[in-house]
Amino acid sequence: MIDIKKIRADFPILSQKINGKQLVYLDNAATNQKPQVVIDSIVNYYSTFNSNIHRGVHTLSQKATNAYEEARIKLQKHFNAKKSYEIILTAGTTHSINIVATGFSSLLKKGDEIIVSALEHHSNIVPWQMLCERTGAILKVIPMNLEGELVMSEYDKLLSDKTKLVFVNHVSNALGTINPIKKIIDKAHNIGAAVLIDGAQSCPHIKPDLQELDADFYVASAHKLCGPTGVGILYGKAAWLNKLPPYQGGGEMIKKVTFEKTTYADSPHKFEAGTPNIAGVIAFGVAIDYMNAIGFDNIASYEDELLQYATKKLLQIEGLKIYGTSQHKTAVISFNINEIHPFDIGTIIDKLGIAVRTGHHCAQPIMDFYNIPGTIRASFTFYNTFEEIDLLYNALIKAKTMLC
Ligand code: 7TS
Repeated sequence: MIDIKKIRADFPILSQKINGKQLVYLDNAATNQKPQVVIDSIVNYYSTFNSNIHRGVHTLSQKATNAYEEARIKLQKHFNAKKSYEIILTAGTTHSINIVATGFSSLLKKGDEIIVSALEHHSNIVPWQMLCERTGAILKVIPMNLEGELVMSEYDKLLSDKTKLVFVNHVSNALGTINPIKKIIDKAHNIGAAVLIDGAQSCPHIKPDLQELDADFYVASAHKLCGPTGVGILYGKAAWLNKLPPYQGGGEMIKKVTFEKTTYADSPHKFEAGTPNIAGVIAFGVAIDYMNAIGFDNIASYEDELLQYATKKLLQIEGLKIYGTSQHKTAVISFNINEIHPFDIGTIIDKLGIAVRTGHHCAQPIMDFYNIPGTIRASFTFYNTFEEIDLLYNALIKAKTMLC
């Protein structure tokens, strides 16, 4: 059960007023808010044990190193990776994807094929296009249907012995569709292709079991999980991490350096050159503990109630059309009202204290598919309330009256 009053009290930002109105934060798919324990963790690190890691014998450095490595183990347990060295700490999902996409430059040849889905965020499209430019590999796309779901029969047709890598998000950021990733992974493995799952949008709602899923790579950002920005994970199966070359050269990623030859450290350090976001990683561990204490099953079922209520309520507005109507969705509603530009509605409802995202949501191919410039996206999470959905409804009615 979700104790909404208690939970909201954990998030200092939620009690403020925006433009003189109570803040209604419905842009959780972009980044969610941080509970006080996460904020305290960052303050505590800089106030009491700020120090560089993996390199000092002094007490503070050892304390920082232990806290950083404890966070890695929390993440390993949370995502159920087999080994802690399969969890690489990165600057976020985009960084993680680029580590893999750049690494595959030396593993692909001309004519090899990479499959992505029509539902991807730009950060899951552009790095693969860049990889194709470097290697001569070819990008293929699993198409989507009007409900915003992947057409799995077309995926079957794309798979061949040329397919080397399949890349798909678990949940679409623009529409909220939950993709059938287990099926996608198993089919790719049947023909010997590796699979990278982008968990950026699913990780706040669905706790994945990486060993059971059998994904080769999995990426996610802390800031979608109540953690800080600029931190994330790249999970890779040990065998893949051994095969992939390092992404950046620098300190802490080597075994031995001479001017003639350098040998690299093993994973995870091979992919963690330079001083990382130490405070951020430690706070990520605290955020994971916070969310697990609420419980991902509780979070998912409460958010589903919010989604059902909001869908029913918003559809009462004449001229409102929802994009993304799959039965398998997280609590995201992407919509337009008549021909009104999403930006105009977003601006008016902001004046009423309501934060939503408007535009193409870094998923222009989805907008092109529907032949629209963008949508208004309301994305809900476990600290949102049914009253906030009513406030959104009232604000949309007001905006529509002003703009029609
Ligand atoms: N993949 C998906 C599915 C995403 O939703 C996002 C960010 C990213 C990758 C990139 O994550 P980052 O942490 O590296 O930036 N999505 C959004 C969004 O929907 N609105 O703002 C950011």
